Formats: sequence, structure tokens, C-alpha cells
Amino acid sequence: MESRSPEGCTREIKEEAARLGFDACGIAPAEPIDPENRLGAWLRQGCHADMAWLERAREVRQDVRLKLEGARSVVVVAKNYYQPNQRLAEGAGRIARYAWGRDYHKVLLNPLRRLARHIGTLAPDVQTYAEVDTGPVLERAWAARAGIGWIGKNGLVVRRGLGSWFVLGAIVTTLDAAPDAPARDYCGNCRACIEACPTGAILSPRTLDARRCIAYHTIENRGAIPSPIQDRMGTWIFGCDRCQEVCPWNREVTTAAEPDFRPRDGAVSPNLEELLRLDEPQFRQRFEGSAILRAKHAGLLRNAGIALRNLSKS
Ligand code: B12
Ligand code: SF4
Ligand code: SF4
Repeated sequence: MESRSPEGCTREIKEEAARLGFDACGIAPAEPIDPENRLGAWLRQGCHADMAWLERAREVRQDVRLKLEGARSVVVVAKNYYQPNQRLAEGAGRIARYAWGRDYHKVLLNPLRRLARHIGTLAPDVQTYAEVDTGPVLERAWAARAGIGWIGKNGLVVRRGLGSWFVLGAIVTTLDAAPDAPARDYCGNCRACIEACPTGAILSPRTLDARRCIAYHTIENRGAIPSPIQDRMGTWIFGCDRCQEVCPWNREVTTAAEPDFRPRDGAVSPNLEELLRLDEPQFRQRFEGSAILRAKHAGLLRNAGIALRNLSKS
């Protein structure tokens, strides 16, 4: 097998990522990612609410070489999911933009695995580990290290030209590819996201308290939502986009090229009373292939009930 230079590998990986429809691709050296133990501090403060799975494999999250022995590089890809604002129907709930189309895990996993296979051909005996979301990889920290974008004060990775309306995937590999420079921070003095958050969940720049975050409560919380949060949820019934809607870097962005991210019927502003009438099989049928299934039938109906009460008060 012809051997390529680290720079040649990087060029090949980026060309293939673009061919596979990714909007950005960056490469970081597979060194410990969290030497300051930000993850430990965040968990100690209880900011992860009841997402106990975030406590697992903590050492691996901070050092991906424990996931893949001999790892040399982390390839991070980003895929734009932006869709222009849609008219909100009366009596409807709000769904976060990333969930308007097909579930992004399903959209990303195939091309990501193809990219991993391609990386495997660039040198002899190359190992790869690819994941979207579910693996022990601090994707935002890696995206920043790989030059995809900077971690904004709202905690999301922001890239000039794309804003923050993109999802991430990562491939850990033993391939020695030339790394990109970490991204520069362009938040400056702006604090729009911190000020706009309805529940004060952004405690300080880049520190999010999931216990206060509407996205956490509407998607991950399987129990009761505390009443002060309920009162501030407005009509969000799955996720929340407030801290992204106000970001100046999200003002002029292009619509996603990916057809799978086009809004599905009934997934942008579903009627709340109609949702409350769905039984479990109807819920599963209506949201098949959508990230909304993550909230589960009981969770979505709980959220719809709260939104309906908030609507009647407004
Ligand atoms: C758990 C989780 C959540 C939880 C908790 C959020 C949180 N802050 O962790 C909840 C349910 C609340 C959530 C909400 C959302 N999420 Co979420 N979530 C995740 C998940 C699965 C794990 C995140 C994690 O490990 N958290 C632990 C904390 C401690 O880690 P962290 O956020 O990465 O923070 C570290 C770095 O920021 C670091 N850090 C801070 N500054 C700097 C600077 C440098 C240079 C470095 C190196 C590190 C660093 O310190 C922290 C500790 O290490 C990731 C996927 C993944 N595997 O990474 C998606 C992910 C972060 N989520 C995503 C999205 C889209 C969302 C929502 C926008 C969805 C929505 N519309 O409702 C909201 C946004 C809320 C917000 N403002 O962050 C995307 C973000 C894409 C992007 N452009 O950044 C991800 C990457 C999923 C994906 N594959 O695309 N999420
Ligand atoms: S997702 Fe909503 S509740 Fe969570 S930090 Fe952003 S604005 Fe606040
Ligand atoms: S709203 Fe302002 S502070 Fe928040 S991420 Fe965007 S630029 Fe940074």
C-alpha cells in the first residue's frame, strides 16, 4: 500500500468528507482533551441532572486513547441542519429545529461509517471508531480543538458561515493525519444567549446547568418537571432553540442541502390538543424515524400538557 504523508491523509479525509455531504471536517491530535477536568467539575456541581450515563467512562471521555488503543487523530465532521423559520400554527407546540426532519443520528451514521472505512484505506492496519452522540466522546470540545468552530457562551459550537445549526460526528483513528489549528473564539463581548435563556440555565459562559435547561426537561427528564421551569417553558415541547435564535452568528446562514433534514409534516408545530389524544402506537407511528421519539410517549404528552396550560395563561 502506498504510504501518504500526514498532510496527504488530511487532504484525502477532507475531500472524502465533502463528497459524503459533510459541511465541515477538522482533525485534532488524539491527546487528552480535558486537562483542566471541566467535565469533573461540571459533574460534581450536579449540572448533568439525572443523566447518570454522563458519569460513566469519564476517563475515556477525557482521553479517547482509552477507547481506541494507539489512537493518533480525531476526525470531527459537522452537518448543517438549518431550515428557515416556519409559520407557527395557533394552538401548536414548538419543536427544536434539529428535530424537524429525520433523526440526525440516522442521517449521519452511514456517511460517517463510510468516511471511517475510507480512513482505514489510507495506511496499513488503520483502526477507527466512529460515533454520533452516543459514544464517550466530548464532541464539542473535539470540534473546537479540530478547528470546526469555537464553543460559544451558550455551550454550542459556532462556525462562521454555518452558525451553530449543525450536528457533529467523530471518528477516532490510529491514522496519523496532520491536525488543524484550534478555532478562534468570536463571541467577544456578546452575552445575548445568556440573557435570552428563559430559565437562566447558562450559569456562566460555556457552563450549562441541565437542571434548568428546557432542552433537558423536554427531552431527557423522565419524571416531573419542576414548576418554575414549567412556567418558563412557553410552548417548547421538544428541545429549545432560544440560545441559538438570538446568536448573531446564526443570522445569515444557508439552508441545509440534506433533503432528510427538510421539515416533516406535523413535526414543526404540532397541534397540542391533537398530540394529547395520541396513544402510544399512534405516537410511534407519527414520529417514526424522528429524534422526537427520544422524549417517549409519556414525555411528549407531559410537555404538551404544560405548553397548553402556558398558552391558556398567555
Ligand atoms: C448530554 C447532551 C445534552 C444535554 C446536556 C448539555 C450539556 N451542556 O452537556 C442536554 C439535554 C441539555 C442537551 C441540550 C442540547 N443539545 Co446536546 N448533547 C449532549 C451530548 C450527548 C453530550 C454532551 C456532554 O458530554 N456534556 C458534558 C459536558 C460537560 O460536556 P460539553 O458540553 O462537551 O462541555 C465541555 C466542553 O465545552 C469543555 N469546554 C468548555 N470550553 C472549552 C474550550 C476548549 C478549547 C475545550 C477544549 C473545552 C471546553 O468543557 C466541558 C467539559 O469538558 C452531546 C453529544 C456528545 N457526545 O458530545 C450532545 C450535543 C452537545 N448536543 C447538541 C445539540 C444540538 C443540543 C441542543 C441544541 C438541542 C436542542 N435544540 O434542544 C441543546 C442545546 C443546549 C445547550 N445550550 O447546550 C449537539 C451540539 C452541536 C453544536 N453545534 O454544538 C451535540 C454535539 C450532539 C451532536 N452530535 O451534534 N444536550
Ligand atoms: S436550550 Fe433553552 S433553556 Fe437550555 S440553555 Fe438554551 S435557551 Fe436556555
Ligand atoms: S449569542 Fe453571543 S455570546 Fe452567545 S454564542 Fe452567540 S456570539 Fe457567543
